[in-house]
Amino acid sequence: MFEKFKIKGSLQYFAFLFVILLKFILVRYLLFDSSDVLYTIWVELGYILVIFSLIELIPKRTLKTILYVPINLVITLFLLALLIYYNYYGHIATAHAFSQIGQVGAVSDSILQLMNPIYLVLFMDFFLLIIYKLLIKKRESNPVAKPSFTFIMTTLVTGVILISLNINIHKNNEIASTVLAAEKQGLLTYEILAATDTLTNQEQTPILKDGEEDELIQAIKSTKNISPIPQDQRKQNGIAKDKNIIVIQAEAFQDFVVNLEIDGVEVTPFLNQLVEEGLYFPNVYQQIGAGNTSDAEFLFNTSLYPAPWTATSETYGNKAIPSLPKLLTEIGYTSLTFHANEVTFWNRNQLYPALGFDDFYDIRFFGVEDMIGIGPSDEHVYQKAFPELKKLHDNQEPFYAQFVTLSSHHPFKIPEDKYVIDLPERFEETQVGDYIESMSYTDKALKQFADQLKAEGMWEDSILVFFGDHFGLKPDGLSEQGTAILEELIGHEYTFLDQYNIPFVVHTPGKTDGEVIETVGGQIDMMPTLANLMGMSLENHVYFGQDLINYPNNLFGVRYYMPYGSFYNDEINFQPAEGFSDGEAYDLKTGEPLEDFSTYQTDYERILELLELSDNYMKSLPAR
Ligand code: GP9
Ligand code: MN
Repeated sequence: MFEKFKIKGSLQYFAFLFVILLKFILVRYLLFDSSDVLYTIWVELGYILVIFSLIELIPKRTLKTILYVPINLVITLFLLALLIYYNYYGHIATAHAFSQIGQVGAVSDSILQLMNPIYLVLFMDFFLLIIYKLLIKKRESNPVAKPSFTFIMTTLVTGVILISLNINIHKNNEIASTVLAAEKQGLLTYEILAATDTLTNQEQTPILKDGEEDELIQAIKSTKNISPIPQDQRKQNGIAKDKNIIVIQAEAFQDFVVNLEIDGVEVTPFLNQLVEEGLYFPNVYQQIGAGNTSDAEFLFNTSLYPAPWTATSETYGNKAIPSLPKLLTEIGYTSLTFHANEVTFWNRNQLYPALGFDDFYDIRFFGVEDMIGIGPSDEHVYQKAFPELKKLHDNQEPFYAQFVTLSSHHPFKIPEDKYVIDLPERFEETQVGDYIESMSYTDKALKQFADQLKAEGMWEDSILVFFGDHFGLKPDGLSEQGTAILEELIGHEYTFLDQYNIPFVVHTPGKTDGEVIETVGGQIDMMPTLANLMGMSLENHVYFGQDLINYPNNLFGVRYYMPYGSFYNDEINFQPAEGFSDGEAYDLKTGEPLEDFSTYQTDYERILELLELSDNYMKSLPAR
């Protein structure tokens, strides 16, 4: 009965063409919510025609038949990767992002969580093919006519014409949102245009000459509308002067967890105590790009914008980057960084020397012990790192230690015997429940570390900074039950503003009266804020953030996780679509979209300028 469905000769050509086109239609529907089949044909069919016509032109029949399946598989995996990547980043991956695929192995649990059963439909034809092969054992020679040479040439030329038209129409039309760009240009034209764009963008700008840095510093200040306050008139200036600096960059830690209680039990009692005694900035947002955690490390240590489309560590790891560790070296500090993964993950083996850390400690130092998810537990890390800090303290050498925690990494599976908080039954089997458990664990491990510092008399000599590297919970990635629980906890709809809002807490020795500083800020503002507390001058230093204690009005950009040119100011978050006028603005207080946001156009233009200044500065830095 399967005889008449045999796929041979020309049938192969049409069957694969049709199947691949269907896959594009499905993927565009899932990515863009678009069911415009004619548009899909216009922007995607050209490539499919060219690929399969080229295969048909191969004279050897067996080679041709062999090629169809792997090429179909490659295209299918490409489409699947786009979907998974989009689920995490909300961005359409480019060839550059795919070149980071090496990072995927270490986070395979997370990848599984980003899969949606509907993606299996993409592999349906392979299942059918296998069944067909199993059931039809005997192959018949060649009953079906092949498409003629003229036919193949016609489809090939049609494909080439479609592609060239498409590329020509879209190549000079800049679209801020990559999702919109990929929808309009077509997935493969988007890839081609992104690749050519990155190539032209890699052109080096000349290294800054003497005096030009001053001009750049002035340009940043005037674009940001900042009139500098003399150091001796700044609030809290130098209150932590000469202290050791301990920075905890907490994995996937979001701000809503701070002071959160579940049935009267605090989720993070230790962090809440730090907030109670120290400085708490509740309106701070993530600004990372493709390099996730490593971009947060870069932002914290430089107050510069991460690379627009790639992990900063990958693109700028070969540069000598002005940074906090380097400023601290000038005043006699030793700078160390502790992260229990392989140092090569996110190219950190390049990033750390580029930032001027004196030493880094990775999995080789910590060992494969007491594992949680992709690395040794935070408790183990703090315990193992402590003697290194104690040595410096005993030698009276001031130090800066940055810890990049790992136990609360997506998918937030803490072993049950390490659970800190006893969650009510309704949290069971929800990602929100797992997330709360891992935040609780992060807090407990940090408390143990702080107790050790206190016991050895080091707490009073140290300023402690705590912040989240980026979000953990995506609003559209939660189950209905999870969303309901979360909204009950935070008391309002869980939106992207909650998602990207990360805690920033600074505990300075001797200060016990907590202060909440409402200034809206980003990760780019952390270094200048810390510099003020340390009494360090940034006068001749190029940086794009601002001290959140002394400068209450702000403007900072976000890209990659949002369309290029998105920004926050004191009132709103703005995200362009094709450009400004079709973009969207959200009130930071209410989360509601604004109908008229035309008054913010100058902020959009200012942010584009700042991004350009930062990118040019990064490109102009000398190799190290
Ligand atoms: C591990 C960590 C990976 O080193 O950086 O997680 P991510 O960067 O994706 O958050
Ligand atoms: Mn991270």
